[in-house]
Amino acid sequence: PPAAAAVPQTGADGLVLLRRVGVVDPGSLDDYRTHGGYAALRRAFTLGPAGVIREVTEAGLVGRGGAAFPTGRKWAATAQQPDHPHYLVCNADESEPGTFKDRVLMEGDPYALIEAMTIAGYATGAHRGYLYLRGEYPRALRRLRTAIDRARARGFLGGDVMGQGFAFDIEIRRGAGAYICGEETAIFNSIEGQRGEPRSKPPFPVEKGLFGKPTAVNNVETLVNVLPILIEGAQAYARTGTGTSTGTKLFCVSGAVARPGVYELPFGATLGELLELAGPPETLRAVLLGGAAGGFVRPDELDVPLTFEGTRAAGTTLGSGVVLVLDDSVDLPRILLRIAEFFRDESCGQCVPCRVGTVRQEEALHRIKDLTGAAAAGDIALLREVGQAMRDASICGLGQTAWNAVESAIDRLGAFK
Ligand code: L3W
Ligand code: SF4
Repeated sequence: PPAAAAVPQTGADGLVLLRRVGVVDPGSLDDYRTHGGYAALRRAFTLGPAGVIREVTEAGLVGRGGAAFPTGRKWAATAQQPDHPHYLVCNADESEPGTFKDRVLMEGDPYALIEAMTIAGYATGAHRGYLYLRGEYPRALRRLRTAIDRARARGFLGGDVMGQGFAFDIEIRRGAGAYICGEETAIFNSIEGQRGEPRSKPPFPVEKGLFGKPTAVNNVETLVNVLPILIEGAQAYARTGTGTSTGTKLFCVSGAVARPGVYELPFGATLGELLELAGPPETLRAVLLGGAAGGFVRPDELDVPLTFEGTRAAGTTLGSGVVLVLDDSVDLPRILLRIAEFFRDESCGQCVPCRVGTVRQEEALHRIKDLTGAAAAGDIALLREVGQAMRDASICGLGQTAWNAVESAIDRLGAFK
């Protein structure tokens, strides 16, 4: 392969994570190597596990699944656990409504994820990686299976990766359509053959994860970022983006735009700039940022910077990169009801605030909808009370965020008036 320093990490149009998508043959390991593949793993072996973690930490990489936890800290905490074996889990369950970025990476550049998982395993002391793939992604499954088989046949996976004496292999496990199985501890239960129900945290997965052993669990996009970090170096990587949101981000733009799709932009671009690329509607009503667990942005707020800190300050979240654009023709109460139905349907039912709260929320929204969008006396107060109880007392992120979009629509868009 080409020397690491000579590998351009930024492709046409400033793309970093997507630079090989649509350019390489996703079935060809040779094509992947011609386009810089496996230069990052080679660099990882020269840095050693602690050196890899140092680079990832200094780059400021944080999780791209929605919660933005520092990846270097997660890897360091896993690596230092005395209990063995350690495991790596890639969360490729991508089930957040409106999220389809990991699919594009896995279908278009499958070896990148395989290489990044190998680096993560090396850094955290794991010799086995599980790739937990959304069940409804058959093309990604085929391409990843082919890539894993070919990488293994050529010594990039297996007992002696690249002749460096490091053993690592990857097993794909498929989800079966349950949104909750994207929650990190529900993934563990699912892989172990149990019901896909979240576990209480702490203990965090870094200490007790898959099979009760130390586990690093990362989203697909998070892992793929490790490749440019190792090749460019942490400092060069961190020059893109802002001080606290470094690098680039994939955004999933859908709804009332002319060109829906996955867009890669440096952190710090504004929502308005992203909409211009996608072709905004003539009569913008609102943008749902961060998905069903996120919040609404009004047309007068399009200068919000697309960073973790910027969206938080604006009362919403980047989440997993959902940008759902609504024009004036939308029936907002209907959309909120649809979100509430989704959470009620996908609640695993394990804890009372979420199991009951998501039902009560949907009932209240039904009443409002039946009254053609105006709130009946007491229903807004009930929604707030139920929403707060879900936020405070639910075990996992599903229940904790199930009221976010409804609250945001009431407070920021003046819904139900
Ligand atoms: C060690 C500690 N590790 C936290 C780890 C934790 C996890 C990560 C984040 O996700 C998000 C939400 C939505 N020592 C630790 C520690 N960790 N403290 O850091 O943890 P947490 O609990 O903040 O978040 P989470 O429950 O993992 C909730 C987003 O998920 N979401 C949507 C998901 C859908 C997708 C998709 O389809 N691709 O991502 C729904 O709620 O944005 O922020 O690894 O173990 N002291
Ligand atoms: Fe299950 Fe909801 Fe409780 Fe999460 S919050 S464990 S989805 S019942």
